[in-house]
Amino acid sequence: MPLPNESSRSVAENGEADLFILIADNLADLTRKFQTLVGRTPLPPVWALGYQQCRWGYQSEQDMLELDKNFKKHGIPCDGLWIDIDYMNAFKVFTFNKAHFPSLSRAIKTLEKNGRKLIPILDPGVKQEPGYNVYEDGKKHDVFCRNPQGKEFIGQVWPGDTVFPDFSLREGRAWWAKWVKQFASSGIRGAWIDMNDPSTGVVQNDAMRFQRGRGDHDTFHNQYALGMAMATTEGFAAAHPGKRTFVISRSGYLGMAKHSAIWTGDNVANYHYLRLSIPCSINLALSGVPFNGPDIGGFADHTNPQLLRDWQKAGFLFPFCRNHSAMGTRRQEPWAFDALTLRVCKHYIRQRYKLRPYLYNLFIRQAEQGDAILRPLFYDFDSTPALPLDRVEDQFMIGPAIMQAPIVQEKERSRSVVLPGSASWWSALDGRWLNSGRKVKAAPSELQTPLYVRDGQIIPMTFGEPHDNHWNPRTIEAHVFLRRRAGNIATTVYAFDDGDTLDYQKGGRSAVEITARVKGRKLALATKTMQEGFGSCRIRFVLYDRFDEVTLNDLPLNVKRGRWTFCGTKQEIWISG
Ligand code: MIG
Repeated sequence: MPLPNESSRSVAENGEADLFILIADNLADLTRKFQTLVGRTPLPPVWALGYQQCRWGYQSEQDMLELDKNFKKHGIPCDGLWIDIDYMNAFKVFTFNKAHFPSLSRAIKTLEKNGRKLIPILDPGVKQEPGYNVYEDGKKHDVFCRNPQGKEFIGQVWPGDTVFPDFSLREGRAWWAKWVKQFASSGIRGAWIDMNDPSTGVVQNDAMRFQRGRGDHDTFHNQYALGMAMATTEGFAAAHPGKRTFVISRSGYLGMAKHSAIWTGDNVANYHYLRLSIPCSINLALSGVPFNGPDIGGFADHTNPQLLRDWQKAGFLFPFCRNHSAMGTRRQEPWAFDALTLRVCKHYIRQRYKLRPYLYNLFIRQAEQGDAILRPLFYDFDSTPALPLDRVEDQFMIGPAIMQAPIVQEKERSRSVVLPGSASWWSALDGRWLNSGRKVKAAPSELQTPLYVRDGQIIPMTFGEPHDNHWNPRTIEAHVFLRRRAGNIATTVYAFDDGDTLDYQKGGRSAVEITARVKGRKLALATKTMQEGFGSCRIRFVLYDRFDEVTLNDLPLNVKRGRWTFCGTKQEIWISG
């Protein structure tokens, strides 16, 4: 195809930009090339893919233990309990307020035993207070940004007079990493890094100089968060050798994803922001940051039960899934409202855990090849004049198999859904196979959400109903979404490992190729071991069409009719023993 004759011009105030031209046949290929150029997201620990509960206002170990109890009581899986700035002593970074956390290590151990991580916020600003060890140490190592007069640059953020580590300096990053390592040694496994835009409060930040006064602000402003992410991740890696790291940042820069995920910052609890969260995540995914997500429920302003339900349904498979809200707003934990809201949140959070093996495999593919996780329809399907896909921003794919078309309007409780491509779609609303290449109407009940699975996909899922966050990748279900049509075929590779350490880099992983082939009215299933470093796995098969006969590796396989509730609907399935 001849290339369109277009020209583009870019101008830089100082210095010369490096120009890269990437040529690809389609968006997926382009994304993989781009990811490979700027850095793919290393495999996170599985707990980072779980549900996360946060609020600006949680501040003590009592708050954490209370949350822990509530998640257990309600049977809602949850991997992370997050604390905001109030855990600190006078907003001093790397401190814990002793009155709020009288027995920090013990609390961390209790949470850890119950399968939950304590995840604190880290702001880059250091309180300018003589005698405060972090400040004194930074001063001694000369790692703070300067002003044009060559003195410490002082901003006004949470701690009051605040100085800022210069992350553009190798020594600055090493210094920060050293403090993170010490901070993490009490058992903290990850952090969210905020205010790294950098935010300096009422003080303008153009006087903030880098490189010991030689570097002007503009040159380094945009990469501030990148340096902070690099240093923070390095600190956690040093504190917990052999383990994977998880850091998530508010600001970012090209290449960020190698070191950190991104949450999309301070949104507002309304439908405009719910709608916006989809293109926002898609665009981040196509811009080199596949691991991202919004504050579910909305950060600023009071959320309401219907909005929280809609947001939880729309966001339950986003790469990052955290409920977070601002101080002074209504509380918005899954149980903060009525019985219906609790039921819906619980169901969809459990569905996330049900699908975690699939999500995890998408993260493996990202780490290995650079594939986006949440992505627009035209990533997997061609846009056509009859069915244009390039402007659809209220539907999205989660990997190659799942498409969501959530309700994102306050008043419109049904909607039109584009079914792209040429293969059929299985609708979770009624368990029926729909022909594609057209638009259909979806009218979900309060418990349902429009979700579709593409014909010819096999989705690895957690075995049984997940009541907690237990990771047992050696016993799974393979859900075979394959319509009984001549010649139809599906294949996938299911990879699994301990989900937490770096052992997979030294062979500690297993992988099995699963194939399903329609032969007339029969279904032939086959499994083939590709890698065995993490032992073998037991697979229960779940089928979404009726076959007269099923075989597994050429031997008869008994399947019986069954039911399970998926996305609010009791689905009719055929299940192996
Ligand atoms: O000035 O730490 O985006 O998630 O709760 C606000 C308090 C600073 C902004 C973050 C938000 C966090 C809040 N922070």
